Order: sequence, then C-alpha cells, then structure tokens
Amino acid sequence: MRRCMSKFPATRHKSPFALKGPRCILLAVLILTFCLTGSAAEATTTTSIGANLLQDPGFETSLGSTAYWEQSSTNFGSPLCNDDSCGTAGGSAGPRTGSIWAWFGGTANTEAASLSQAVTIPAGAWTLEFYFWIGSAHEGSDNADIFTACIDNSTVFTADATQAGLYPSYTLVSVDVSAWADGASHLVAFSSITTGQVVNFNLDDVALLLPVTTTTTTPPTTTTVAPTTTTTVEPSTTTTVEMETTTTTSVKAGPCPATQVLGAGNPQLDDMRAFRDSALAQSALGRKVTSIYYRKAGSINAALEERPMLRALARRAFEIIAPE
Ligand SMILES: [Ca+2]
Repeated sequence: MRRCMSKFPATRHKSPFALKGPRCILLAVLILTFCLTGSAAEATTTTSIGANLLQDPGFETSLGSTAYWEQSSTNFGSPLCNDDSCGTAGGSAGPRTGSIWAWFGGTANTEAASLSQAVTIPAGAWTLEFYFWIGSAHEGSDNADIFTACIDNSTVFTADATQAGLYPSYTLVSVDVSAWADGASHLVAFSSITTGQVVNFNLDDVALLLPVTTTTTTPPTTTTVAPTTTTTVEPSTTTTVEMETTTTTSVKAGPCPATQVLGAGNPQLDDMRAFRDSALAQSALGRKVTSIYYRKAGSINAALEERPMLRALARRAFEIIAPE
C-alpha cells in the first residue's frame, strides 16, 4: 500500500487526497472492474449470397433425367454430357465442376438444343449467373452459330461463334433478371443453333441468386486482466522504489472516463491527474493501472454510458479518491 502512497506531494487544491491505502485499492479495483467489462458489442453488416433458386444447378443428377431440367437436341436428344457419353473433343468440351455439363453444338450437322427449368422468382434484385466456355469454333462458323439465355421469351444473353475469344475457358456470366422478380413462375432457358460446322458451346454451374444483407452482432470481448493484481501490493514495501522510465499518459483512446463522470472543468479532475502522476506513477502496479485505464477508455466510457448504476458508482469512487 505504501508503494502506492509514497511521497505523494501536495496539490493546489485544498484537500489533496488524504490518500490512504484503501483508496488506492478502490481505484485499482474500480478501473480493473471497468476493464473486465470488456468492449461494447459491435454490429457488423455483411453481404452474402442467398440460396440458389435453380434445382440441380450443376446438372449432376440430370443426365438421363428431366426431374429438374427439360432437355432437347436435334442430334443427341439432350445437350447434357459426361466424358463417357460424349468425350471431350480433344479438350474443347467438358465439365467445369463434377462430371456433367451441357454441351451445345458439337456437330457439323444442323443442331438445335435447349435446356430449361421453370422457377418462381420472388421480389428482389435477382441475378442469373452461369459459367460459359466456347471451346471450339471451326472455320466457316459465324454469328448465326449462336448460344442464347432467355427468361420466358426474352433474351437476356447471347454469344456467337465469332466471340470465342471472349470465352476461352469457363467464364462467369452475370445477368440482372430483377425485371422478372414478381413472385410468378418463369422459364429459365438456355439454347443454341449451329449449322454447317462444329462449334462447341459449354455451360455449367447455373444459378439464380439474391445478394442478402445481414447484420451480425459481435459479442463483447473480455480482457484477461487477472483481478488478483489488485491484492499483490506489499504493505511493508519502503518508499525508495526504483522508478522505471515509463510514460503513462501517452496512450489515450477517447475522452477520459473521469471527465465523463465528473464533467469537464471539475476541479477534482486536477486532483485525479495529480493522483495519477504522483501516486500511481510511483509503482509498477500504478503505472499498469494507468496504462489500462487509458487504453480501455473507450470501453469504460461505453460501459458508463450504458449503465447508470455503474456511472453512479464511479462518481462515488472518484469522490472518495479526490474529495472536493
Ligand atoms: Ca457440372
């Protein structure tokens, strides 16, 4: 206790502190109690992608099944393929994920193919996304060899054989389809027409997505300052404590909690500062308490703001430490 009290000088106020040991302890306990209350909860807003409205978006269960996707093809019966059923045409066709994908074209014969799924689109900023790759566009192909994405009878995306350079590998395509977000059922369709030469249009991983904004609350963090720190002051310690070259007032996060409690301009604040510089600064414990006090000023102020009872307790404690 004496270490905290030692050589405490007079101040310019009428009642410096008459600081006795219990008051030092009271301040330390009070500050550490505040610090242990931790930071106030924080709200964080994040944007994520909601559920995909389309069923079997990677086609993995639809080869030979029309449970989700209606399929047609002039030459093959369906545009859906796996390596075993279609091959990969020397690496110019294949799945992006899994083993099934939609391969449109793929023959020099006239080929018309389609893939479609009816889906109810609720209100919102929905986006149609899919991965598209033009793996091959043989000589003679032109803009009549075309791949199309539609909602109902409206075209929302097209690409033709002359644009192979834009889709040299699976490339994400994203289309705003909020115009159809009316709570009704709509037909999402992909189709192609190729004539006279091979053009390979590849499609995989389709989705109808809605960005979702959510607000999450981060729980208050707890500072692991050991409460027993306040009980380790040796009563028998002499006043000739070797000082460390430590500055205790350089770290400050927000207004001083004592100012918040007592009010700016209160003469007791000068007593508190004198107590800090002349009493707390005399011991390692006092300097640690001061450091924590300023580092946690924001959290302490938040706790005082939220808890009137704590604020009243703090005011009483400060008045005991620095009576008027
Ligand atoms: Ca797939």
